[in-house]
Amino acid sequence: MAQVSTRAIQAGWDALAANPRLVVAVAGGALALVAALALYRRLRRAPGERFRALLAGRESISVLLHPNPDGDAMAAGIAVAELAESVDTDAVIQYTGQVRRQENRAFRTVLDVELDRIDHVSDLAAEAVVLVDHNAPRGFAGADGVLPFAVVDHHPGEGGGEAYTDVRTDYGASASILAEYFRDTGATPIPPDAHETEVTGATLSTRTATGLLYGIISDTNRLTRGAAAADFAAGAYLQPGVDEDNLERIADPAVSTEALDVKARAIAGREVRGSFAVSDVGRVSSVDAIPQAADELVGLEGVTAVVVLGEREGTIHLSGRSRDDRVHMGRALEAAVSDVNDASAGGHARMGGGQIGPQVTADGSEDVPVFGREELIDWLFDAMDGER
Ligand SMILES: [Mn+2]
Repeated sequence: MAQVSTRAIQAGWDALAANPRLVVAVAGGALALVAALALYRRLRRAPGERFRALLAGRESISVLLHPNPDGDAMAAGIAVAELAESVDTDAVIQYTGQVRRQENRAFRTVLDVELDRIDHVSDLAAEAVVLVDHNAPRGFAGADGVLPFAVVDHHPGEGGGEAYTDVRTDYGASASILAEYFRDTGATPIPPDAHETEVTGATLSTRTATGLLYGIISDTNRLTRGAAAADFAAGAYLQPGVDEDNLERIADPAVSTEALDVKARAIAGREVRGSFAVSDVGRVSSVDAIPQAADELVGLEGVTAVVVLGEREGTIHLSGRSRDDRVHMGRALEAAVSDVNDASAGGHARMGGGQIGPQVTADGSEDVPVFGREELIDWLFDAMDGER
């Protein structure tokens, strides 16, 4: 056997030596095979890995947002910048127009996003331009002449990048694509209360995770419009890294201002009897502010059980908190409103809530309470005391 194969190899060499054209053909075939293998391996790599490897090959990039950037564009921008920095590539996030809407301004402030405004093609920070959340440069002088290095987007269009194009029109947000890139590279989202040093290997910062989740919820109207399964999956991946307080500050800037205001009113206006407190915060435009105020109040020194009440559109909303074993808050609230028309209340030992609808008098007119607020406050204190 060995002798046969040795002879066959010898015959092959003789044939090659006798025919230089055959040498070229064999070498060419081998080269084509190597190239095909390399291409196959490149295509087989996940998009996030390919994208990161491309970024690693550049010294610096300009991450260009569309004119008047929204939350999804800014989220994709900070995500590309974080990926770039993870491979020691400098990134500058650039935009044209203005950041106008209140939520978008809040996004920029809360997540401390550095944005560089440009007017002219010469303002671009790097030769390699990565377009996010749009696929053809626009909104500045000379935009037509810019051939982007890479494009990551979810809008329909003809635009693309020289080295890389990833446009997924079935996705609800560009942020979902970027979230997948981090997942592709095996990055672990860092919880908001953890230190980066506690997580080994590739990471996704809380700041970027929070931004990306905001990008997804804002572009899909809170996952109710045009959201694909991929957008939900991206949200689930990001969730452990999201800072919920910051997300709320971005998503509801006005409400969060009111929440602070209501907390302040709850503290300033509280009535304290023993270790219990009740506070009437008056009218509110968002009822979410009431439980938040109750959380704040029960944290005050010397206070073990609290009820905060506020009014919206004629309905009184109650929210109670107890860290006192003597007070089952759900039962206390239930007892407090047991004699009131159109009232419901209940809950657990430590937290409870309730509502009292507009009180209707005998002649049918609404908004005329058949009891006073002071009386209600007395009932609440009595109920916490176990006297109702
Ligand atoms: Mn978008």
